[in-house]
Formats: sequence, C-alpha cells, structure tokens
Amino acid sequence: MQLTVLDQETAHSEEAASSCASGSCGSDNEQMAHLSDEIRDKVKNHPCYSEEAHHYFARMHVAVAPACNIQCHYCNRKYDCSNESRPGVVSEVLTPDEAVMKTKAVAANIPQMTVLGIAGPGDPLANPERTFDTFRRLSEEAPDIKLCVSTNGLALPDVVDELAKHNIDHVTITINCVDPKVGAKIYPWIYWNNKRIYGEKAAKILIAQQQKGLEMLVARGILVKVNSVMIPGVNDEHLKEVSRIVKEKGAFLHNVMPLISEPEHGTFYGIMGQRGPEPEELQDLQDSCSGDMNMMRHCRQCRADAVGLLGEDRGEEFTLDKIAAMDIDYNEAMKKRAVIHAGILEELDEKDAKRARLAAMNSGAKQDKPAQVYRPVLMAVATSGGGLINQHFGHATEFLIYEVSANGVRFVSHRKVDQYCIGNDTCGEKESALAGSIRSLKGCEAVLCSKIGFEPWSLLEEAGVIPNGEHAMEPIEEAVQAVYQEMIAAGKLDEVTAKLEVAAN
Ligand code: CLF
Ligand code: SF4
Repeated sequence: MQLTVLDQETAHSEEAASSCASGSCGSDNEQMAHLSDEIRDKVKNHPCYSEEAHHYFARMHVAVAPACNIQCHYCNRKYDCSNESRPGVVSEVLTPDEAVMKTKAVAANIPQMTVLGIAGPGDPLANPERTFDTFRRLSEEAPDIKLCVSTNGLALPDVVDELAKHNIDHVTITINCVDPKVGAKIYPWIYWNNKRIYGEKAAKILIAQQQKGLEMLVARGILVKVNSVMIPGVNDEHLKEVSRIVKEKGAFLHNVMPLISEPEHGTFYGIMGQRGPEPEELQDLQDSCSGDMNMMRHCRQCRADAVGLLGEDRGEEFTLDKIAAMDIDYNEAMKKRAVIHAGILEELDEKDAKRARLAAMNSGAKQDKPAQVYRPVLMAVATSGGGLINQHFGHATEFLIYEVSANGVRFVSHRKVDQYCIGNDTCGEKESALAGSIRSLKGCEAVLCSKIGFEPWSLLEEAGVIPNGEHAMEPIEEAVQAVYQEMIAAGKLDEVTAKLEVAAN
C-alpha cells in the first residue's frame, strides 16, 4: 500500500494513515497556482473566474439589455438570454439610471459583491447605448466594482475598443460551434447589416465574428471566458474541438453548460423534444475538454438580474421601491468594502500559503508508475458560503459535490435540490422534496452538513449515504479529507491501482 504524507495541518487524526495529502482542492487551485500575478489579481475576487472565490465573493447582474440580434433554438424571447441565464425566468428591464442606483445599493449592503455583470435579458452588445451608459457611469461612480459582460459575439469586434476604454477586463462569449453546419442546427437566423440571414450562411458570419472578437480581446489582455451550451446529438462531440480552438486562441476558461429545454418554456428545442444532457454526460464532456482547457464547473446559470453569491438570489431585497427608500453614501460604503475585501483576500492568501507548504512537504519523488491507493469517493457538502460546512441539511437548495482521492480534493459539480425543511409543511411536498434531495445525492457516499434531523438521517443511511454533522464550521477541503480518512480507518474503502498526481512518500 502506497501512502502519502499525512496532512499535519488538517483536523483529521494522525492514526488514520493518509492517502490524500495534496491539501489542494481541485483543478481551480492548481490552475491558480501557475497563473501570473497579473492574472491572479484579476480573478482572485471574481466568483465565476475562480472556483475558490465563489465561496466568498458575490456577483450581481443588471437587466438593461432587452434586444437581441440572433435567435438561438434554446431561447424564447419572452424570457432572459439563455446564454448566461436559466431559461424560463423573466427579468424586469432597468434603465441605466436605475441600474446604477441598484448596483450601488447592492454594493453597500452586500460588501462581498465584487462584480457587476450585464448578461441580458437580450444580448448586451445588441443594446450598446444602454450597456455602455451603465458601464461608463459605474466605472466613474463605483470604481471598486469589477465590470463584466456576456455576449453571443455577433457585435463584439465593433465594440472591443469601447470595452477596453471602460476597463471591462472580463468578457464571456457564448460559442456553441466552430462549424457552420453544426451552427445551422442551433441558430435559425441572425440580424446582420440590417438584414435577416438564415441557415449556414448566418452561422458562418456569427462564428467568424465570435472568433475575431476573441482574438481582439486576447490581444488587449482582456480575460475571456467561453460559454458553450451542450446539446446532445447536436454539438456534444463537436465541443471538444471548440474547446481546443478557443484555448489555442487564448481563452482563459471554458464553461460547458447543460441545455435546459423544458417544453413549458416554449423554446424550439423544448417543443421539438430535444433533450438536455444527463449530469454524467456533462461531467464526461467537461473532463474530456479539461485536458486542453481550464474548465468552469461551478456555473449556476443565473438569471439576468441575479444578486448574491452564485446559487443564491437576493434580488427581492433590492426592488426599485426598496432601493428608493435606502440612503446610500457610496464613498463611505467603499471604505467598508475595502476593509472586508482585504480581510477575505488575506484569508485566501493564508490558504494558498498553507497549500504551498503542503506541496513542499510532498516534494519528494513523484510516482510515475501506478500505485496501490484507496479508491476515490464522492461526497456532498451543504454550505451557505465562506468555504465552510455551515448549512443545515434541510435548508440546502443545492449540494456541492467533491471527489476525494489519493490525489486530493476535486470540486466536481453542484446539484440543485428543493429545500424540504421550510416550516410546518404537512402536505406531501415535504416528503417528496426530501426524497428528491436524497435522489440528488446518487453516487455520493457521504453528505457533510452543519446539522441534520433524525428523519433524513435514517433515510440517507438506508440510501447508502453516510450523513455527517461532525465537521460543522470546518473548511470544506479539510472536512471532506477528514471524512475520507475516517472511511479508510473504518475499513470502508478498497484499494485500487491508480496513477498518483501528487508526490507520495
Ligand atoms: Fe455575470 Fe457571467 Fe460575469 Fe459571472 S455570471 S456576466 S461571468 S458576473 Fe457566472 Fe452566472 Fe455562470 Fe454566468 S455563474 S451564469 S458564468
Ligand atoms: Fe436568446 Fe441570448 Fe440567444 Fe439572443 S443570444 S437568442 S437572448 S439566448
């Protein structure tokens, strides 16, 4: 049995011989480790560009852009742009004035909010006056907020200079294909030079504009994330080539999102019965793209007016009437925000330093040959942010899924669930929500939360998932590693032959 160095700084017991020593958490931290200081500075507090940051920092969107210049088969114009939004929800369109007021109100009340994005409800760059008016005012009046935009790319090359002028250094382009034949199955038409253009000809123009825009942004040092919607049977295999090409051209991150095509949303795909991918299919594709590209796995397909940490929506706290009643002194707010941001970044720097120390401890000979190690385990975590196990099982609206193995801890995905513990519910909904939560944990062998009731505890055990409330308020990475060690010590894990990516002693 090949063992790796015991993590002396984590909470788990020394008797439990460790086969999980990297102390690293997934590709994000490895990815962060080899970034230049300049890029690290740009992403360290952006919740979408850094998996680690999304536990601490929040984003908000303002829905100032109603029009769109293309049609996607997964979009119904009644709803938000599905390139960065969950389809089936509608956002109230704001004027740039209202958007600026709302952004300052949110920033003052949620100091962890670091990024303002424009992602709809149509295409931001098809509404250039409204989008750039909002950006221009915010860059002047709230210079401590990062600005971010998401686009289908058709109008992108024309506005790259304007984006650079307003210090917008995070741009998302949705690229679903690089082959017009595939594109014709996704985009029925585009509106280009005052004409509607159809089929392959339309897809060819759109692809050329997207690629040109990507190259122009990279040349200006603007970070580009590429979103792709995975449409089984249409572009799923093709996305591997998309990933390779956009990486070659300098994109920073690739976010492959699942098609959502409920018939009730009234989209072409929904009506035609085009299915979305199963979670395993999505993960397989993300894994096969990850050889060429940094992959984003924590996207929540948020709405065009989302507010808060990824996965939460606090928009109701900031309706226009509530904002009008707020008395905001933004200069004072900026001072408080700076202190809070510095505190969080200091905590993250300490975590980085600790990882570096552990990596140094493991800097012995790396294993070229496969070794005997304990098999990997999937664990679910209930968290409300801060990188901690800090949420009651019954209050979770999603679980974060981690793979723990001899190679460390890897963030794999998140799974949404209906919150089942919502008060004195006596109808059948509570039972079905609990059953849904347990079903969503398929494949996981443990679930870590701050607390859990007797009823779900028994049902989870019956379903083969170990409930664990003993690591409340502990950092996620350390807690899941500790549970892994407990499983090893209890003889629950078989040995397998695997290649170690971390050094072993
Ligand atoms: Fe918004 Fe997009 Fe900027 Fe993030 S969202 S414009 S990059 S600030 Fe993030 Fe939301 Fe996924 Fe978008 S989780 S849908 S990737
Ligand atoms: Fe809809 Fe966005 Fe596609 Fe436009 S770009 S059709 S708003 S999904």
